[in-house]
Amino acid sequence: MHLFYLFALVAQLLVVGVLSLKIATSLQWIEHTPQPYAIKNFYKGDTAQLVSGGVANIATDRTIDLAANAETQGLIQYGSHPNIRIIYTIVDVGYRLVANKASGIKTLADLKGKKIGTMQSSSAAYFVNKLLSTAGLKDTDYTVLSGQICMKAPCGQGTFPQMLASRQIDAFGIWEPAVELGARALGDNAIIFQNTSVYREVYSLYSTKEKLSDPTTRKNIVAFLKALNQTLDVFTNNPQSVYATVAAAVGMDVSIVEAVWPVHKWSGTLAPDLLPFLMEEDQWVAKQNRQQALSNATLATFIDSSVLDDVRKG
Ligand SMILES: *[C@@H]1O[C@H](CO)[C@@H](O)[C@H](O)[C@H]1NC(C)=O
Ligand SMILES: *[C@@H]1O[C@H](CO)[C@@H](O)[C@H](O)[C@H]1NC(C)=O
Ligand SMILES: *[C@H]1O[C@@H](CO)[C@H](O)[C@@H](O)[C@@H]1NC(C)=O
Repeated sequence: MHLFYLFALVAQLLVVGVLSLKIATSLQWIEHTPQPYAIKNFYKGDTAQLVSGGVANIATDRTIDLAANAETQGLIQYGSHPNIRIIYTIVDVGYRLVANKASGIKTLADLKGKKIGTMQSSSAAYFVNKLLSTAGLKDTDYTVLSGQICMKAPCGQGTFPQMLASRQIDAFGIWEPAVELGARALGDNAIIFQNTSVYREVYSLYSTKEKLSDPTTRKNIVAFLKALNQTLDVFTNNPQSVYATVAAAVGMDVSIVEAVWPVHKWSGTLAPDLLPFLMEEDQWVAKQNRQQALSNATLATFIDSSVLDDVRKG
């Protein structure tokens, strides 16, 4: 290759590397799907790319500009990386817990002494703990078992829906669609518990103080939030047009996407109760991670609403 072309190629790669928005996100969940949709249909900034990952990556990889995760992972990372900022909530998900009536479960209190599936150190584990505490149950009152999620029936060995159907567990609580698939596997024996005022997942976007103070990166992030807002408008008001796209993106059946859609509130903002919500959850995160709970002032710094202010300014 002629040296000139080699230089040109390298220069081009550098430019793309600097200007493109790199977003780390878990590519397997329904929650992430507005992001590829926004990039494909509405985003007007410099190129943007999604890579597999999450908020843990933004703490260590300087090439990552944005990350998406539940608030639980955000709090875990913020505890040791105080430069992380939560800037936008994509979706609030009212997690559900499905139980087997054949195990004698009619109320939440009946879960005392039972085996409950969930994913340790995740938003799902916090949800189970919080929901059962409303029935007066402590975590020593039941046994927590780990398992795998399932996106599509038939759910294999070791997945929560299969464990529930084969009585290895009496109930499980996690994000969708595993709960829906578990309920369908049990049929008439399924009973579902949900209380969004007790817990909802706050699946959000994160950046860092450094990235947000870089004018070019910030401009692209603002453009991305605008594109996400347009996307969430479609997801909320014209969901029929996206069920098939979402199903294909995460390997689900279209009918199941439609069934679990109402569990997802496409938010596109930062909720007014976010600070007290995070303060309460951080007490649990601190216990799990053997670190001190963060002070109110420190948690207030975690929330940066100035990017949304820029979106508002147009
Ligand atoms: C949800 O939880 C709140 C707070 O514990 C409680 O007041 C409310 O009755 C619950 N709602 C349902 C439907 O159980
Ligand atoms: C933090 O704020 C909450 C809610 O306003 C309050 O109950 C709590 O006492 C505060 N904690 C500290 C350490 O100031
Ligand atoms: C996205 O933009 C911000 C700023 O203008 C608004 O506050 C949000 O309500 C809006 N979200 C959606 C889903 O449109």
